[in-house]
Amino acid sequence: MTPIGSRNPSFLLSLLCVIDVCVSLGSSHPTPPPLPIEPLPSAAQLRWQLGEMALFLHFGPNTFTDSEWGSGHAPPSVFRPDSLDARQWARTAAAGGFARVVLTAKHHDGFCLWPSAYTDYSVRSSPWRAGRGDVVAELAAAAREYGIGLGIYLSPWDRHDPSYGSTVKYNEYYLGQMTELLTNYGDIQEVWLDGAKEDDREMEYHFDCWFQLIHQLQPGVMIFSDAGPDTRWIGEEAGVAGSTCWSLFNKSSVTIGHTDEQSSRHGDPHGIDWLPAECDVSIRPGWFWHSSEHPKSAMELLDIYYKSVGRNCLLILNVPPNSSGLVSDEDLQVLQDFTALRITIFSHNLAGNATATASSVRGGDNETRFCPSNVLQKGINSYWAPNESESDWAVFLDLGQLISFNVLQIQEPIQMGQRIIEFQVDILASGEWKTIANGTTIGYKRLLRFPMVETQFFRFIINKSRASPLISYIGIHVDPCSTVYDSLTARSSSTKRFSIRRRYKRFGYALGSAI
Ligand code: FUL
Repeated sequence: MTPIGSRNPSFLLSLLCVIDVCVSLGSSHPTPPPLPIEPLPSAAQLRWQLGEMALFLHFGPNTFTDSEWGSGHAPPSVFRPDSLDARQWARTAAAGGFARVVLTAKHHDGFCLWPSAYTDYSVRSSPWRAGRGDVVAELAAAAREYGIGLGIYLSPWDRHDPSYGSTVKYNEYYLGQMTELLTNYGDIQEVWLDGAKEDDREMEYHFDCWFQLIHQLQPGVMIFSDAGPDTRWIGEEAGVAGSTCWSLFNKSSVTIGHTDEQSSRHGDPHGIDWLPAECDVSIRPGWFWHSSEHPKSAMELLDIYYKSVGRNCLLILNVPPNSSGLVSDEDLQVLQDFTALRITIFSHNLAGNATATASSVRGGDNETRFCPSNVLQKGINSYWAPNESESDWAVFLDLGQLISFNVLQIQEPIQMGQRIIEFQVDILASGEWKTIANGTTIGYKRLLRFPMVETQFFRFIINKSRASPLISYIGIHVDPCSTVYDSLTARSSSTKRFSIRRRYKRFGYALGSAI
């Protein structure tokens, strides 16, 4: 059968014009979306946040010498992974739902996992692939194959290179290496500037210059450091954000190396910069692989996920390849279980068939673009918006039948700014509304856990907001394991051994000021 209009396109065109005239005669113009409220995320920050999780890969001579902070004197001959398979790393990341991998191209020991032209202390001097290997290139190809992004960690602190300690020479050396990494391996999505340093040598890092060059070479890149410019450190290394967590921040109030743990954890509701936080944590006690250490359980990772991704942050989970050059089987197993848990809990929204109503709708009840049922559509592109003149804000869900649940997922369309300050969650039980959870800040994603409840009627009330609140998603879920979470909290900070104590000198001598 010939489709209408395919023989005579002008017929279809006139039909559309008639419909259009009818619509505009019969109704006023549609209400436009509300004004976004600043600060707003850049395109790179939005892409980064939508990724939710990245896989960190700490790998290098330390993997073979059983150390965390290499002295810079280990001979390149120690680097001899006999089965290195970057495809296995990328496959693991893709299967686990990680949007990208971030590799320690150079850790504090100064050893380069790519054949840098500026030093002999690299894979070129090692027995691996007879000195002709390039870990960064293999990972870049693998990441492309598996459809995930690539990030690099280039440690500012370099315990090997003789130029370290001479400001101009070392900044030139560092930028020369950065340029190699950002021009020879395709798209780089993240540059991780970790600044741990315990060194007596005076050294000033020219951060502004670095940031400009990195952005020139890779316009879509996200630069991580204590204080941005694109994403901020959460202030600790257990993978846990504050339960109030703003992507708003005042960059000018922070100097790299002098972060205030509280403001990093919580952000600043009055901040004028969009600077979302990244939560870094290792699956094992150390950042590098050690034969004596074992991974956390999938339940511990799930707890971390609730407290990072579920608190408006990105989770960067370190899974260090072992001395064979592979992600160990026990880590793979934990990651598979972690993925299975997330799928079990979040793949089905129990409110999917609910009937949604709201306190008011922007543009009136017939305005579908801002209607409350938008909150049942996945993602942040569509949203419910209240009438601007209203200050009572609530979304009601009739679930159609009694449903039991103990997890709630809420999202704001952050492309319009982060707005909600305080909220509460109520259910109708025995004819009365009862509050089952309340909290502060939502942002890109908020996950709330509470004891199992059963109800048919549910309401989400916004008590305080920077502007008219917008909600893009509400999900109701069951976590069959939630009762054990509280007892896990205390154990989730096992990486502190390698972190907090050393963080005090992050970017230490950056501005020439001794800590
Ligand atoms: C720390 C470093 O000292 C660790 O080795 C690791 O790289 C971690 C992510 O950051 O500051």
